[in-house]
Amino acid sequence: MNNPPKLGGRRSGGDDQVGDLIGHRREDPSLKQSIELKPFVVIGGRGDLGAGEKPMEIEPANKEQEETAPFFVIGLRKTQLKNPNNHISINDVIPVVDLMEPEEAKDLIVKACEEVGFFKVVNHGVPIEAIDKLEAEALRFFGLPQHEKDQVAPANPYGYGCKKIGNNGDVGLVEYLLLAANPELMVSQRSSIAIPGDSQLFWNAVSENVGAVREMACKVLEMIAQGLKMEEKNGLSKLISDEKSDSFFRLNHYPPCPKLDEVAHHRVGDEDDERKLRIGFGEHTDPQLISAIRSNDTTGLQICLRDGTWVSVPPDPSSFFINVGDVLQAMSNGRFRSVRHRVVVGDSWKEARVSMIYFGGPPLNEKIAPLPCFMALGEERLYHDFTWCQYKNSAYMTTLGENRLFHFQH
Ligand SMILES: O=C(O)CCC(=O)C(=O)O
Repeated sequence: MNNPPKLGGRRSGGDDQVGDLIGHRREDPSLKQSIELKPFVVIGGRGDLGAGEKPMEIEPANKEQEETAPFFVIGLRKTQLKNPNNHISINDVIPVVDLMEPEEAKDLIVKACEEVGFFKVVNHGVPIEAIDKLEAEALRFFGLPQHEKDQVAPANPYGYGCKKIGNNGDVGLVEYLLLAANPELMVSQRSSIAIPGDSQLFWNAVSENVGAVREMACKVLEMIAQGLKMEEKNGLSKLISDEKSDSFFRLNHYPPCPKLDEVAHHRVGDEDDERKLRIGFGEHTDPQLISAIRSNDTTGLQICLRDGTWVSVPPDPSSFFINVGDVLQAMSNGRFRSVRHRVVVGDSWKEARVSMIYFGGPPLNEKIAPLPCFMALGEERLYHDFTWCQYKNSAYMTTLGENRLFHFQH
């Protein structure tokens, strides 16, 4: 190591800078309580680009460095600071919830919704065979020649989209199928979205997954209700189990991008430019109550912590990741956090990232207002009441990264 060690701080390029994706500012008291924080210095490598990246090498900061180090490693215990591969795990920052342990899960979920707005769910009950079947169908579809995919109904809102996300100029290195996930529309879309080949196989795999993931999402919402001691256990889950629930299902495909590989290796520009070039899905919050993401074993998903630090989410094909959405943030009067997230295409991916996401939304005419269990005596409301339909109308006029609750703020 020729260069002197650098203190933790926001990365600005170069191989021996700190990764802004694993650090955390000192001054977040809520996280300090639950996660062990350690000051660190980076002595080599990167930390934000996922599988295949040069492993980041770190060392605990010494006494003198501790004073000035602006970032702390999250959840790293002393014994983990240097594992045999010098590889940092950020698993500790992402709460893991075992749905087979409901007593423990309900409190853990509430805490995760408050602190991070994001958590991983294991023992979720969605059959792995159903997931595998749908992943195979998704790969079959995305592997079709472009002209065949272009024949499928354009995503307006339901159908196939390539690179263009929404109608307001957002683009990403992604192609996708956006599908309805409420029982009525799920039947009618079979005829309006013409999937080439054995479409029956495709639609059956979608139905099976949507049904099972919705059930899991309901369970999570019921646990939240129990954790909050709400009167009705189904006070939240009924919004997405309703026949008229306006829920979506999305299959995303992010092909590896060899051209960008070159860009990354030459690294002439600044780090931010490089990341912009590799945006698969730009940063945003999800609009609905909650979303459940499952991906194959390819990295790319990143979430933003409360202090603005981005962290990479290690993929886990056997689990689901749950995001709190804007509706739940509004219903909790801001106590739950609608998490900003994005997908960055890796510069050394061996295979495409394939993700499937269930977005659990309420019926269109549902009035969104803070639930009494979230309101302390005399607490001021952060948002006006709005219907889900009003939110959607307003959101359709915004770009992906905008704060779409802004229009409803008091
Ligand atoms: O592909 C992913 O993992 C996440 C994509 C996403 O955030 C979305 O489709 O809204």
